[in-house]
Amino acid sequence: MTASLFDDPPQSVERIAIDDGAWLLRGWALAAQTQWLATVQQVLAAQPFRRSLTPGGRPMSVGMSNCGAWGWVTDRAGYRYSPTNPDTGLPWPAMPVFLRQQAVDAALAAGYPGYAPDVCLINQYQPGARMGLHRDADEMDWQAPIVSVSLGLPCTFLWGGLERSHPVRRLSLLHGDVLVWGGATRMAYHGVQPLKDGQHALLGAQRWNLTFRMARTALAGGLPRCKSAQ
Ligand code: MD3
Ligand code: FE
Repeated sequence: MTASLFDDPPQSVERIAIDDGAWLLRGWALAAQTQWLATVQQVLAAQPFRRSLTPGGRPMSVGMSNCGAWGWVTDRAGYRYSPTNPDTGLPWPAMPVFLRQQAVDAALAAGYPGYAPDVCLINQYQPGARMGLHRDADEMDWQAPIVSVSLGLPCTFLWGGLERSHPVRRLSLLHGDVLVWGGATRMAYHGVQPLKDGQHALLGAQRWNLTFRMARTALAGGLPRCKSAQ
């Protein structure tokens, strides 16, 4: 049942290098889409989407849930990883084994062994929801990739450079697409354009994005990809 570490992904999945260390696994989550949706629904039953405030006090247009030992939260106190839901003081639901294993497999398919995510942030976009250009820099180990999974309505993903002023490219992300961001691109600026109206056959008028992160866990063996010569 467990695939060998160096098995190739299924033939039907296109593996596209989109930048230095960043891979698009087009449609990678489609094969098990029913299990993806059922498992996310399970997490959402335990931890529904929350509509948080930015540190500046503005409501985010994106709804957010988390599972795993840590969760990404924002409120007037700032952006941070928290072991508990700040509204209830309760821990986040555990990360389902299926989600964790899929993230580990996707990281491996992109050339990143030893992935050990301790956070799965689940973002909900309804029509009009967007995410401004930002970097994900609250994690402990910037060598560890971020694995992102898109479900439901398509979006236009904005992907810039290592400086906010660098030119921004546009990429359509579709239901089932998986992106693995590692290497130099791990710290790239990125965002999501306002979601267009639409109906997805399985999710209706919404897009879900899951991001797996190593927030408070470091890759075993130090810095295998970037400092191997030391
Ligand atoms: C590129 N989410 O939650 S996922 C986020 O679609 C976030 O909900 C977007 O950005 C979404 O922080 C984009 C793709 C993604 C995630 C993390 C990255 C791209 C990234 C980190 C570095 C570079
Ligand atoms: Fe991000």
